[in-house]
Amino acid sequence: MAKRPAQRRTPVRARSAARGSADPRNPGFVESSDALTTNQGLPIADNQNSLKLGERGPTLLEDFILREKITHFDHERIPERIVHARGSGAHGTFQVYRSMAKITKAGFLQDPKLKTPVFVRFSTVLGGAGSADTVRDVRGFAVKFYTQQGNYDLVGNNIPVFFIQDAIKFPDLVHAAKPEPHHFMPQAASAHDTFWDFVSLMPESMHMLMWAMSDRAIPRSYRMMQGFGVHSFKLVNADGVVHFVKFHWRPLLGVHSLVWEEAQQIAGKDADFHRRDLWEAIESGAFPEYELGVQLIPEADVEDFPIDLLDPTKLVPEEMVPVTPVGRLVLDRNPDNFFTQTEQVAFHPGHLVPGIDFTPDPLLQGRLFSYTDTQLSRLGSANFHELPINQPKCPMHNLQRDGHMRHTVAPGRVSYEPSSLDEGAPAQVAPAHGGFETAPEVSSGPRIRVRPGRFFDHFSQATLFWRSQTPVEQDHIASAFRFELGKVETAAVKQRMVDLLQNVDPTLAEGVAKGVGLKVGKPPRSTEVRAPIDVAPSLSILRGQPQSAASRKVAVLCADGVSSGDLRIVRAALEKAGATCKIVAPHGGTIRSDGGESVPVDHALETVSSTLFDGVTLPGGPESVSRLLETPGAVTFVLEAFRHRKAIGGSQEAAGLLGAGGLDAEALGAEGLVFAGKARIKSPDVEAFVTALACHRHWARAVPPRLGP
Ligand code: HDE
Repeated sequence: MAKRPAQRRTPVRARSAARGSADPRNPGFVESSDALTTNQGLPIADNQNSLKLGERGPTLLEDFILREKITHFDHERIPERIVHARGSGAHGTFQVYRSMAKITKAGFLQDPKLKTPVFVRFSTVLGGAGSADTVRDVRGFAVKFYTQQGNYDLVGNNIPVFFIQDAIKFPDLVHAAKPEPHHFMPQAASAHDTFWDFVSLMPESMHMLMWAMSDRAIPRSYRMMQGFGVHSFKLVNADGVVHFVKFHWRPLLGVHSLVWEEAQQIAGKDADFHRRDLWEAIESGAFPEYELGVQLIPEADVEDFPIDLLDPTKLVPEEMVPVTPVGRLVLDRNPDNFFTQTEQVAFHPGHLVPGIDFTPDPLLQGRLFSYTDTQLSRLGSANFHELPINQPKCPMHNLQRDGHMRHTVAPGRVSYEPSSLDEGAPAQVAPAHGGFETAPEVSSGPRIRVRPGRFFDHFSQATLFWRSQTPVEQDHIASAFRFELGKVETAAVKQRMVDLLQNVDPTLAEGVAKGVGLKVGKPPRSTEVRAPIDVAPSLSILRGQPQSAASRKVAVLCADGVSSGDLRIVRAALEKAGATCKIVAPHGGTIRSDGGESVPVDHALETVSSTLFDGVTLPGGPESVSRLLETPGAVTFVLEAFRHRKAIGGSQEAAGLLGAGGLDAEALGAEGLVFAGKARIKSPDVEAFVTALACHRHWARAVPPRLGP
C-alpha cells in the first residue's frame, strides 16, 4: 500500500513551517506532502476553528469538515467483546523444532527453517475493555498463525480446564460471572453472589474453581504464564493416522504470579500493568518466548484412556502423558495500532489447517458457532476477514461477494461454481493437493441430550490439583476462597460452596468455612471417583520453576547523596543479568550522588510502590539513607517488599530502613535479604542479590503477623 494517497499531495500554500507553534490560533502550516486532509483527501487549511456566521455567531451546518470529523469520532467505538474484552496483543513468529510429519501434515509444523508469522492476544475474561489487568481471573491466550495453508487459530486460556462441560451452559456461566444486571457491580471480579450461586449449583465447575482460586489467576506477567488449548484436538498425518492432542504453551521465563494483595494494589497504581509489561519487554528487546508442547494419545487408545478426553473439565497430567516440546513462539514486535490489530483481530477455534481437526468435545462444538456469530456483530460486517490483521498471508480467493464494507474488487462475471466461462475462477482442490479434509469418525446413536457417564466425576481432579500444590500454594487457594466467599452476601450460597469443598478436601473446607463464619455441613453426595494418580507435581507452580533474573524489574531506592560506587556496581550487575533498574527517589527529576553526579530519577516515590517491582536494592551513602528515613513512604516501600517475599539487597547502612520498620536483627538475616557486610556494596553482594532475585519469591521467609499476610 502506498504510504500516502496521491490526493494528499495536492499543494497547499505554505505560510510558515512553524509546526508546533505555541499559538493555538495559528499553529502554522506544513508543506503539502504532510497536509492534514478530510477523508476524501481535501487538504484542510484550518483545523482550529469551525465555520461560523461572523466572529461571535453560530456554527454553520455547512461546515462539512467539522461534521465529518465529529461524525467519525461519534462512531469510533465498537461493541467490546462479551468476554475477553480487555486484551493486549503482540506480533511474532513460530518455528517448529523438527518436522512433525509423522503426526500431522499441517504445513507450518513440517520445516524447522520456516518462520510462521503470528499475532497473539492475551486477555482477562470478565472485565470491560478499560478494567484493570491484575484482577483475579482466567487469562485468554489466543494465537493466530498466518500459515501458508491459511490462518490457524489456537484460542486457549492460561488454565487447562474449563468451568462447564457443554456449550449450552456458557451464556449462564457468563451472565452469572459478569457484573450483576440490576446494578452492574462488581467490575472484573467473580467475588459476588450470582457467580458463586451458579458454580455452587454446578459441581462440574469444581476443578476449574480450584485453578481460578490459585495463583494462576493472578499472573506476574503475560510473559510468565502457561497457555493451554484446553480441549482435545486431533492431529492427522498424510496417511490419515489420527492422534488426540492437548496443546501447551510454556513460557521460557517460567510461570510466576503476583500475591493477591499486590494484585489489588497494582490495579490502582497501574491498571495497565500487564499491558505495559508486555509492551516494554518487547520494546527493550526482551522478547517473550514460549515453547509449544503436545500431549499425544493415539486415536485407538482414546476409548480406554482412564480420563475422558472429551470432557473439558479434565486434564491429562504430564505424569501420565509427557508434554513433547515441538516448537517456539517469539513475540518480537508490538502492534502498530491498538484498535486495528489488538481490537479488530478475530480469533476462531474453527480456523483450522489440513492436519489439525476437532474432537466432539461438547464445549468445543458450541464454540465453533459462537465466534463468527459474535464477530459479525462486533466488527459490523461479514467482511471482517478483510481487515488487515485478519487477512491470511497466503493467496485467498473464493466466490463470496459484496456485503457491508467490502474492500476486495473481484473482477469478471463469474461468482459461482461450477462455471465454464472463466478458466481462472477458484475451484475446489483435492486433499492430495492441500484441500482440507475432515478426519473421518464413526458416530451413531439416538438423538439425545445426555452426557457420558465419566463426565459426572466432578471432584477427582479437583482433589488431585489440591494435593499437588505446595503448602504455600494451598494456603493461597484457601485464602482466595475466603476472600471470594467473604464478599458473597447470601449465606445459603456460601454454605453450599463450603459443603462442596468437602468433596475436594475436608481441611480446605474447614479452613474456608471458619474464615467466612460457617460450619461445614454434610458433604453433598460425591461420585467418589479417584484420579488415576494421587499427586501430579507438574500442577504446582512453585515446584521446579526455571530461575532467572532476566527481564526482572528492580527498584533502586535512593536519594541525594547516594553512593555513586554502589549505584554503579548495582546497575552493572543487574544489567548483566538482563534485569531492568529503575531509580526511585523522594522526588522526580534528578538526584545528586556523593560524587556530585546528577542521576536521573525514573519514578518519584509517590507515584509507585514496591508492588510494581520484582525486587528492591538500597545503595548506601549516609546522606541518602537519612533522607530516605525522613521520606514518607520509603520505609513502607521496603517493608512491603519484605512482606511480599521479594529479594531485597543493599549496603549495610541502608539495612537501617528495615530496622526503622521494626524488623529485628533476626528478620534481617531472613531468606532473600542480601545486605553487604560493609558500608559499600561489593561484587559478591550484588551477585548474591541477583541470585535471590532469580528465585522470584522467598516463601520460607518468616513475616511477623503484624506486617500483614
Ligand atoms: Fe471463548 N469466546 N467461548 N473460550 N474465548 C470468545 O469470541 C465462547 C472458551 C477464548 O483475544 C468470544 O471474538 C463459547 C474456552 C479466548 O479475541 C465468544 C464458549 C476457551 C477468547 C466466545 C467459550 C475460550 C474468547 C468473545 C463455550 C479456552 C478471546 C469475543 C462453548 C479454550 C479471543 C470473541 C480474543 C472469546 C465464545 C469457551 C477462549 C463470545 C460459546 C473453553 C482466549 O465468541
